[in-house]
Amino acid sequence: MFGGGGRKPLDYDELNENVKKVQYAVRGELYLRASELQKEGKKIIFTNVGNPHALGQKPLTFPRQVVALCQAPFLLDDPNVGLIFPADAIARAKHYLAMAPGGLGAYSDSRGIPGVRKEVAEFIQRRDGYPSDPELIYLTDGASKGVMQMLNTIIRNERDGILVPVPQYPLYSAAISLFGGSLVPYYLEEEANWGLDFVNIRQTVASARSKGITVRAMVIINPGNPTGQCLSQGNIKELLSFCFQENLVLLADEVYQQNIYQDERPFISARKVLFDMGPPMSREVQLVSFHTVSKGYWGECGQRGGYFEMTNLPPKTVDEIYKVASIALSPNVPGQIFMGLMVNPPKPGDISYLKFAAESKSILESLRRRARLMTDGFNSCRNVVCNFTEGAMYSFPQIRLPQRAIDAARRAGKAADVFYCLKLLEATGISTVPGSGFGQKEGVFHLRTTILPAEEDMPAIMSSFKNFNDSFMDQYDDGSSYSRM
Ligand code: DCS
Repeated sequence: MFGGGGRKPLDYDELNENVKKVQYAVRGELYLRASELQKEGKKIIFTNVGNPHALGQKPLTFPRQVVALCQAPFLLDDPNVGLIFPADAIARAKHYLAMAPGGLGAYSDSRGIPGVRKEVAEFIQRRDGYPSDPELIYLTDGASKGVMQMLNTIIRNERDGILVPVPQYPLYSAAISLFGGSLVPYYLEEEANWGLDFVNIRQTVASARSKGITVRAMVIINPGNPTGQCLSQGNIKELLSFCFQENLVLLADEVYQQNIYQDERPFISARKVLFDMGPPMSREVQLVSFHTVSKGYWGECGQRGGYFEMTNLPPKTVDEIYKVASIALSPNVPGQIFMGLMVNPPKPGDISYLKFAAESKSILESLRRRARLMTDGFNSCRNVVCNFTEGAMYSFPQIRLPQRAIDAARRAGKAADVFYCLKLLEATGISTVPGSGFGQKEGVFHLRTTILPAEEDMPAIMSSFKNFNDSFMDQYDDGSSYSRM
C-alpha cells in the first residue's frame, strides 16, 4: 500500500505541465484518423510526414553498401566480398571501421566519431569557402536532437523568448514548450513568397520585451518548412545584422540545403554569409547550424544521423554542451557513418561515382518536377492559392474557406482547416496536416502536403484533390464571404 491514498506520480494530473502542453501536429489528429482508416482497409496516401523512403524512394546504393559492410565486418574476410561489393565501398567500410574502435556495436565519443566530424568540417569548408573546426561540430541522432539540445541550453525560464517563424515546423514550438520557454512568433509574408519583414519582426521583439520576455534566440528554416521558400543572400545578411543588433543567437535549420528546385536562389548557408560580412559581425554573432541525413536526395530518416556546428560560442559553453551530450553517451553510430558518407560521397573517378551521381540526380530532378506539378495542381483549384515550392519537400496551399464551411466546422467542434483536411482524408485517402499545426495568421487557412508521392501517382493524386475540393466548394460556397487572404 502506498501512503498517499490519492494520486500516483504518473497519473495524468500529476505530470510535468510542460509535457502536457506539447503539441505536435505532424503526427496529430489527422495522422491518427488516417492510421485508423488504414486499419479499416482504406488506401491512405501519407503525405503528412517528409519521409521519402516510406513513399517508395529507393536508398542510394553506395552508402547502403558501406554501412552493410560496417554492420557485418565478417563479410570483409569473405573471399567473395569483391563479387558483391565494389572496391571503393569495401575501402570506405574499412576506413570507417578504422575510425570506430569496436565497430558499430560500441558507443562512440558523445560528440561523435572524430574522423567523421573531420569529414563534416571538410564538407563545410568546401561548401562555404571558410575553414571549419571539427571540435565545434557535434554529431546527433537526426537534426531534431541537436535542435532540442540547443533550445534546452538556451532556455532558462518561461521569460526566455525564442523567435520562431510562423508558419514553422512544430519541432520548435513543441521543444520550447517542453523546456518551459516562450515562443515569440514572427510571421512570414505569404504575399511576398513567405519572405521576412523586418519592420514587423522588430515590432514583435519590442512588444515581447515590453511584456518582460528576454528574447534570446532566433530560428530560421532555410529552405522553409512548411513554406518551401529559399532565402536570398540579402535576406540572410539582414537577418544576421538583426541578430547582431538585438544580441540574438541564430539557430539556422538548414536540413533542406540539398532540396532546391529553382536556379535563381541557390542555397547559401547562414555561416557563409556571416563570414562574408567580416568583422566585427563574423567574430561576434553566435550561430548554430543544423543538418541531417533525413532529407536531400538521401532521405535516410530512419538512420537518425545529424550534426550541428557552433560558431562564436565560447569554449566553456562548448564544454557544457559536450557534458550534456555525454548524458546520452553516444549518438547512434550507423547514423554517424551515413553522415560521413553524405558529406564525403563518391568523387569523379571513383568506381561508384557514376552510379551514385545518376541515382542522386534522378531523385532530385524528379522532386523538382513534382514541386512544379503540385504547385500548378493546387493553383488550378477553386479557392486555392499556392506559392511555388522553391525548396524543401512541401507544398503549403492556402484554402479560402467559405464562411458556411467555417460555420459548419464550428458546429462540428473542429478548427476550420482540420475540418477541411478530415473531409479530404475521408474522401480521397490523402493524409495532410492542417495549417494550424504550423501556425498561421488568424482567419487564414492552409494545409501542408509533402511533394513526395511517386511521380507517376502525382496526376491521379492532384485530380482526386481537385474533385474533392470542387465538391467541397459546391457544398459550402454560395459566393457570399470567405476566410481572408
Ligand atoms: N528541421 C526541419 C525544418 C525539419 O523539417 C525536420 C524534419 C527536422 C529538422 C528534423 O529532422 P531529423 O531529426 O530527421 O533530422 N521534418 C519533419 C516533417 O516536417 N516531416 O517529416 C519530418
